[in-house]
Amino acid sequence: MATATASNDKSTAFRAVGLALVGGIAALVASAQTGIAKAETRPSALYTVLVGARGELIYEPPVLTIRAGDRVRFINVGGFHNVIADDNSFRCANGCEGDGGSGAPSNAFWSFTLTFNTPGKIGYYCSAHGSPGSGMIGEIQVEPVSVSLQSFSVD
Ligand SMILES: [Cu+2]
Repeated sequence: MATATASNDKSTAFRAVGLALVGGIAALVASAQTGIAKAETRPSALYTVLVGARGELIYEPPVLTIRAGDRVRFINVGGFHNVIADDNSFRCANGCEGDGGSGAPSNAFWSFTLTFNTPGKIGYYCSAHGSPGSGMIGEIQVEPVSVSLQSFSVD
């Protein structure tokens, strides 16, 4: 984790209000009499995974590396498929279960978008053509977003 160090400034009154982790991107929030708060941020990127690409029982790309906070859009380009996390953290096809949709396999040309905020590897599979770790499977590798405090000053 990042370490923020305040330089010995002439001011005696400043209060760090909090260190908030929002959407995988850390934001340093500071308050001072004439406060300046700066933290590195980045826009989230949007990636695409084609479901049933080229008429095959595959996800394309099968392994996708992103950074925390990025979004992945799954698009069914043909076939009876769905997308289920090995750890059951999502079940999606025509939308996602628990979010107004259905994770049941479907031939419709559905698409949905997930945001991945937690670093780690998330395997997924199609319940019509696979199971966790075999058959029609894919993986999202979520890398952490490093936090670096670019500047900090207190008046
Ligand atoms: Cu399938």
